[in-house]
Amino acid sequence: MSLPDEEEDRSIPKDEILEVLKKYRAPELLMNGGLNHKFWDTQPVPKLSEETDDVKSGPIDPPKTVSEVKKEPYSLPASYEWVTCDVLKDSELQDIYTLLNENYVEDDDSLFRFDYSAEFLRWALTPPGYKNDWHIGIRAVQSGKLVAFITGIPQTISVEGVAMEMAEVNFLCVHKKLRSKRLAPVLIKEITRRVNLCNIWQAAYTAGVYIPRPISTCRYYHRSINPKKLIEVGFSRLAPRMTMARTMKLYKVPDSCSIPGFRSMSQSDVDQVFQLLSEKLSGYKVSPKFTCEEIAHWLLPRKNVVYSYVVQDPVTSKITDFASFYSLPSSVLGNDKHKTLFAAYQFWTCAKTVSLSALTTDVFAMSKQEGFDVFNALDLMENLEIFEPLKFGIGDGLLQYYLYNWSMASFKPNELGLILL
Ligand code: MYA
Repeated sequence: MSLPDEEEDRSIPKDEILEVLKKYRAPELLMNGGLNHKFWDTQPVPKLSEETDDVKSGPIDPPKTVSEVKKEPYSLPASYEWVTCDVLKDSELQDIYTLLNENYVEDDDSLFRFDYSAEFLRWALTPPGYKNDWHIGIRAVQSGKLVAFITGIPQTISVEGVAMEMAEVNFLCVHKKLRSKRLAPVLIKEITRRVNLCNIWQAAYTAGVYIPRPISTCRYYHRSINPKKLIEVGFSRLAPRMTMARTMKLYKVPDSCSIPGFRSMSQSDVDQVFQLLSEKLSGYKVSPKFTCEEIAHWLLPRKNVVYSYVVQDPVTSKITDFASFYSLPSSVLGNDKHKTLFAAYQFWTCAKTVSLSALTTDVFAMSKQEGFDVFNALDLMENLEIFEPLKFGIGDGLLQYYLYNWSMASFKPNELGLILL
């Protein structure tokens, strides 16, 4: 019998532990430190203890009418007040930017914190038909300081072929000094009230946390574009027996694109991109149903926000394929050399006449030209097929997808066609 090598990691991989806990429906033991969800157990979401596979699809709450919805906001402690934020006003947008920049999502090791830019937030919160009333803040009465935030935007979402008006809820944030005081449930109840007042009864949202109960669980994969910087900031590590020079060679990305007719998307492409994407998205269990105006809003390029490319057939001039990514930098916490990690996140993409790998390789070239350090993608839609050939590394971050007031059997990420910001 040989003794284990001292260097060898003999711990059970986190994935395996999660799988076992999931099987016994107790992953929250690992993630949230308890079985009870004092707030979520009161909400119209499927219980963790319920069956996940053989589930009848449909709303959880009995139908209600707008007249039954509470007319006044939920009450807050006397020193705080509700505000509706106007993201078209620079000063209000700046307050939101500062709150999120200092208090929004961090990784488990607190090495990075999302740094959504002000112009990104304005774009994310003002799609066609957006409602100011769904951009909700809490301010301290005395100082006027914005201390908490939550948003919704309207979106038609198709669930197993049924199109429903929903709110996409995002940017839930409570100032670090006010954490664990049950402010989050008040924010969620208040946005629910305001969405319900618009006769909308369902919502879609994503979170890193596991709460009752995901419809699907995605994992992030990462493709190094600037491996040297990623190693310097602690995002990745030099693999055993690899030198920096060899790592840089391994991840070298072409300087320019190679698909004939690949170019930046413009206004005149909107109709064709709309057709291509609508057709593609109709093949998934859960996906948005965009209008042409929404395609224009979400996909026309905006520097430092969203980057979109089409493939135009040189003979017919038809748009045959397209790809996009959005820019979501992270602040690098406590690093003397680097302050910001520039990350590109895969956005709406449709490979029809070229392979998804070839299309994404051209997108890498563009993201490198634009100064991004890493290209991130979730394992939804067809993405699993590109991760290995394109040298993506598996991430440790999971993203849980949720629907509010809708029950359905959970499903694999390759059946999911929804990307939230
Ligand atoms: S996901 C991004 C969330 N933001 C962050 O992670 C930023 C950093 N963290 C924070 O700012 C705070 O920790 C937050 C919690 C604000 C997250 N989604 O006030 P508490 C539950 C849902 O004492 P705090 C995004 O933006 C938690 O399980 N619930 O906690 C999508 C517990 O409930 P229960 C969450 O740490 C948001 C309760 O809150 C989340 O001070 C979608 C504790 O409250 C979370 N991410 O503040 C929101 N985190 O006891 C739902 C914690 O039951 C929308 N909790 O376990 C639902 C649809 C509404 C519209 C419906 C219309 C029809």
